[in-house]
Amino acid sequence: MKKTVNLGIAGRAVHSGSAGGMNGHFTVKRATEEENTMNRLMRATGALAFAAVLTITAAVAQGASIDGEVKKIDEGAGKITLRHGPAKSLGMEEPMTMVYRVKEPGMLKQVKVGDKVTFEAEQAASGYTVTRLQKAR
Ligand SMILES: [Cu+2]
Repeated sequence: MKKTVNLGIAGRAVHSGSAGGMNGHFTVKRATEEENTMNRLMRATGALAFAAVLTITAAVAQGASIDGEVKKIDEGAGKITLRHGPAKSLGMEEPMTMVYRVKEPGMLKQVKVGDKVTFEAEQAASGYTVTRLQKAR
């Protein structure tokens, strides 16, 4: 990569120095082709990496959806108690009942005690926080 960049600079220098001379022209053309190839390669590689990241993100987001049941709601504290199955994304291997904070207070108005729900949560500095909460169908 460093080599190709140097070639490109050398090619341009030769071009401006030898106004249309065969050697200069040839050097510029070859350097430009190499640059183009490199750019195509980098674009292709970048696109692939980007696609891979998207795929991984989608997979993680899907795997992070947890089934649970609302046991208690504390709107004043912005907390909800959920009984849920194993949540590997949170490092919880066993079913459990625990208190979560909610990202948005409004989330607590969309469910009531006894509701079966699916949710996503993340481990924040302030504790486990529900980032998405939805009544199960
Ligand atoms: Cu838990």
